[in-house]
Amino acid sequence: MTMATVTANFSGDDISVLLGDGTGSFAPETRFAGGKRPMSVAVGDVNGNGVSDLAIANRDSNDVSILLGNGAGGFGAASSYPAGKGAASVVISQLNGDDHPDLAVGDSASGNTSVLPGDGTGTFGSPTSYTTGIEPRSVAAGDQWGLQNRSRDRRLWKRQSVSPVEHLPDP
Ligand SMILES: [Ca+2]
Ligand SMILES: [Ca+2]
Repeated sequence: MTMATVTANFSGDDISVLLGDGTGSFAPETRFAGGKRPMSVAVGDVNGNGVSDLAIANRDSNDVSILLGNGAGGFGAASSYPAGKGAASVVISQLNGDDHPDLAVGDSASGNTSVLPGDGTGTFGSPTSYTTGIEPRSVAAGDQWGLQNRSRDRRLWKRQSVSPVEHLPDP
């Protein structure tokens, strides 16, 4: 496994990726373009291919840039998805129980958190905004109600509703 660090460069409108050599040292940076005034970056596999991808919260373009990893330490061109005003922080997490990673974005200029549903291919839908506090600058996500279990239940129900013979095995 190759480790890497990723840094959002606020004044450069890009990010820096430093690939590790496995000994704690890192190669010189490679830069990838994001949106305007990137504030934070999250790492996760948004298209389910086992390769880490990046989500960047861009404060001045009010959006999130998604850069899909190519498996060789590089990333494809950024795709942008609207968030709220002043997108300052982003987290990649499972938020609606459909097994596809979603995004939560802290919108520092609007006092909202935006949730963008993922479809499992690296594409995200329109944001739903939830009121939070004044000028949110950091966002995190976790499983507070055992959503992993509920997700499994939901999956089982959906499969049974489509095809009665397609049961999940008993745990
Ligand atoms: Ca991926
Ligand atoms: Ca989801």
